[in-house]
Amino acid sequence: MLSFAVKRSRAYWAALLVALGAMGASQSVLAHFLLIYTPEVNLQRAGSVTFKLIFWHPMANGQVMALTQPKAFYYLHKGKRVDLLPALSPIEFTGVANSAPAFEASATFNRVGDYVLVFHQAPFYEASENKFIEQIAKAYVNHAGVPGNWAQALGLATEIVPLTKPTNALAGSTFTGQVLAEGKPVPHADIEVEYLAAEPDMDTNRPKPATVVPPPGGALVIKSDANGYFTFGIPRAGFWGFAALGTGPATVYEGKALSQDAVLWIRAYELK
Ligand SMILES: [Cu+2]
Repeated sequence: MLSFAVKRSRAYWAALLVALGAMGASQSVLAHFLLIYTPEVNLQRAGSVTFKLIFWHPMANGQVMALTQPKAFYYLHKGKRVDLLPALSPIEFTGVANSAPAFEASATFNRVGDYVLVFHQAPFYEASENKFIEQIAKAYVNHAGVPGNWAQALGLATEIVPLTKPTNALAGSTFTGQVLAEGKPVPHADIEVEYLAAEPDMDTNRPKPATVVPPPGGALVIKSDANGYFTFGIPRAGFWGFAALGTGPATVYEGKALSQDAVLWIRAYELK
């Protein structure tokens, strides 16, 4: 009985995703997530790291949305900011439902400690919701296991500040973050959570086979508390994304509603 229920559930989701992909309207069901991806976030040695920048639905391995030239793309290391806009080159990322423009970029990380990547998307018009979405995403790379400034707030329009080290959280443990807008806590924010079900293949710019299917019931959502904090129990190793929705100060763009969102990516490991 149980196995029948699970099978039906998987078939249901597969059918739903196909239908949604055909309609190009998965947006209302599962979150848009701006992804900054590199397969290995804990570097053993100095060298060049390649990132993929993709705007899609990573838990459903669903619809890919077009990424345009961002407002900013850079990394921070020990307070030093290095512009990565010149390193961006356009790619086409092909998901299971469609393909859309995305970017890749390489950066050379020679020093030890934390590298904080920030990608500030230009407003994206989401026709199905008649509104603009502008996500400001952060992701982290650590070199040599040396502690750095991963816990530092960057003073972005909106951001999630990790209180758990984002480069090696543990499956079965928890992740805590704080949602900020211009440095101030955002109480009672909606934070959507997604697992990177199908990691991008760095060579083909396509997703690898998905390792999970989304649970029933739509997006996973956490509310921040009165001081902007939230905690998530991490059920599985891999990459997890958090998106605080509409927490930035900008609410209108070109006469339409704008959702300025803070996105954060973490890497979780199984303790073996
Ligand atoms: Cu969406």
